[in-house]
Amino acid sequence: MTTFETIATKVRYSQRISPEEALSLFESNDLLAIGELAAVANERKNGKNVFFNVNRHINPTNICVNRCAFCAFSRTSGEEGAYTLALDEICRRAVEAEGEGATEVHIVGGLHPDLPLEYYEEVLRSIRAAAPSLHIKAFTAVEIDYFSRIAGCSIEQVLERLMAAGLGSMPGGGAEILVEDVRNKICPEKISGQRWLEIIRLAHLAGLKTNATMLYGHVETFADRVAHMDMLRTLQDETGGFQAFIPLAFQPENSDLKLNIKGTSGLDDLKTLAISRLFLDNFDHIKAYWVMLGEKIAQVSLAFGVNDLDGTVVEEKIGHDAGADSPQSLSKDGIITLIRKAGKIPVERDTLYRPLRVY
Ligand code: V47
Ligand code: SF4
Repeated sequence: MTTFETIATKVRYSQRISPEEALSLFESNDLLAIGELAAVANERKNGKNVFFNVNRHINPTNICVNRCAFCAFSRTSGEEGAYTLALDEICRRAVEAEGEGATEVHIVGGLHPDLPLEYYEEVLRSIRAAAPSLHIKAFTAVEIDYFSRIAGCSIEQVLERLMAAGLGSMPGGGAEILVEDVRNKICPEKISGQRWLEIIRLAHLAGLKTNATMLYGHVETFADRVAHMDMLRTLQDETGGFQAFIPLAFQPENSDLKLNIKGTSGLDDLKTLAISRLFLDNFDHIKAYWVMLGEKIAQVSLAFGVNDLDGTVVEEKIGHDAGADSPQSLSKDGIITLIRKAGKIPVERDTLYRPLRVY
């Protein structure tokens, strides 16, 4: 049997594929065969349903002490374009989102040198008071680690305080590539991959669901992508706290990594999504984040193992500051049409993947 036939047999019998087998898929250009297999694995879990949610992103500040080389969103305090939203403005956006049918706000920002942990508690409390029906998905593991350092308390205490103030779950950002020598090149100031995993483990133990992302298409190798997914698969075996895996296609404009790196290819995007579906057998949801992929690749990915298109987003800054040419937001009708035209069933979900309405 060829390696691919061995992998196909394993997938059809619901057996786990090895890191070496995942690497052989990355090295293959037989996109359609990989995609077909990923579609089988996906349909077994999710049938023809494709999830989306109605949400809004709010980035309270772009001021960040880390200044990762791939990030075009962040600014140093005092630099042109640096901003911090007033609490009132954050609440206004949340109330507006709730009024427009959103069920979730997604809140992440830079690591601000001066704002205390109390500020973030206040953000959560104010949103909960102003827009009580919204689920607040907020703060990456990188931010949680930073809060614990500025407040001088443990990760457990930070999580407890934020949950008491209204934190409902955590997004999957900050994972980048968890392999240390890649991190040293693209985000040397950021917490280590091991620390990211440790904080996520503590969040899962505290009862929070999280996602996991992977920033790909820069200096990493295929082996680094597999190593990254392997660390996530191992943690998921232990905690079961991950909801979705979200590969983020690197957007190269305006970042310090721009000069020698082009954006990802459609083939790489689809292959990465499909292989993640095959390798991460303990993740229910593989999300195509249309902001970084563009609507067309996101739509095609629904035939390559993907079962989630994220949400309406409304005002996206991180990818667009880095040159993403997707729209800033998609309407609910736009997402529904996109899913229907791919021959799938649109299912609006809440943040915890409870179906709200089937279209
Ligand atoms: O952590 C930064 C990435 C992430 C660039 O959990 C970039 O539901 C591409 O994590 N090109 C934030 N990516 C976004 C994120 C996310 C988005 C949507 C849904 C969820 C979820 C999470 O964006 C950062 C970083 O990895 N990022 N700069 C760039 N130039
Ligand atoms: Fe700061 Fe996050 Fe941008 Fe890195 S990716 S510079 S931590 S905002």
